[in-house]
Amino acid sequence: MALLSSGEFARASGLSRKALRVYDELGLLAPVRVDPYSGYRFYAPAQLEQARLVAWLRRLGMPLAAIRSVLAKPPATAAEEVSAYMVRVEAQAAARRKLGSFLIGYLSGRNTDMAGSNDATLTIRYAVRSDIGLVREDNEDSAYAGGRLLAVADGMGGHAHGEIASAAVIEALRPLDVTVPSEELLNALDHAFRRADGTLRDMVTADPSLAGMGTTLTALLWSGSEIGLVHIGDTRAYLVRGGEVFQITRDHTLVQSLLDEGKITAEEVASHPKRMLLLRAIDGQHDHAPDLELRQARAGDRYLLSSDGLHATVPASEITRVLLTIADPDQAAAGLIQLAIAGGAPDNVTCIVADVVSGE
Ligand SMILES: [Mn+2]
Repeated sequence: MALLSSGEFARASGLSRKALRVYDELGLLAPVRVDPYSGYRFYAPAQLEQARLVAWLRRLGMPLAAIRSVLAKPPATAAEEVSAYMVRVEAQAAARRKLGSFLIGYLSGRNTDMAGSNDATLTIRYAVRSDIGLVREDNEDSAYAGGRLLAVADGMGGHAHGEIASAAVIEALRPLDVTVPSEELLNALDHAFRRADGTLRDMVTADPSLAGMGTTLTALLWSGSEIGLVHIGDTRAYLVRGGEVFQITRDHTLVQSLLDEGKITAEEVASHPKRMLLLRAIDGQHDHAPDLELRQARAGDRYLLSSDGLHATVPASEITRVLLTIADPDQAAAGLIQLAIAGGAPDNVTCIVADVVSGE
């Protein structure tokens, strides 16, 4: 059968000569003969079907490597590959739809669950309590508790500035209390953290008397059965599971690192002259990175987020006792605050208690 020139082949296949050249370069469809003198390219009529298939697969958005693989297969196997590709495309579209829905909610401040989240099998019952304590004149702790986001921040920086810092950071996190796709939990927390840091930087630039203010932050963000944790400073998160209490954050304090290095003992922490010194915080100045972690939630889990006004005053055994024995989250949070007050409450104290339950 006579070979077709590239012009004839282009007309017959409905593809441009340029496209044919590109397909050749990409190894998708090579001419059967290239004239060694003129460089003219010739195709066999039998290649028409393959050329049309390449064009279709390109229109489907299939990557080149996948097209090459489909072309090399007999039709039945090729059909299976196209089908597998479509499954991937639809999964990607669903993931994008969820991400888009989250971004719309995050930017607009409204929860627009367009994706119809069907993984809301776990929800939380939560309570938040905060107290100024018996010594301080201001409460520099800030907290937020919503259906998907829990956050505690302990501000510092002298005369009411700590309050401004902790409130600003909580405000920067608040838009996250929407449906966040689980695969975006840590990105979303990292983004909000950077935004919070930028907010403090802008505030200090606008009003230099605020310089030196900063805040800790410990927050949990839920998506279905997954939880993102962001943490910086000495506010804490605890997990109660299976009748045991685990501290799931590490304090970013000098005494914690001295303890880790074996230079002081656990008993010496409470009386160490620099026990308040933080190694990391959000202050808009130092670009300190937070700890970010993805965790699995289980029905029956309980979480406590608290400021250091709790653990610096109330012994761990007492915190454990309350968490294990008081079933109602609000009563448990109130019980913890009462223990801090009974201990003299030299600092502000804030507690969020959240129980993970199944169903809506
Ligand atoms: Mn404190």
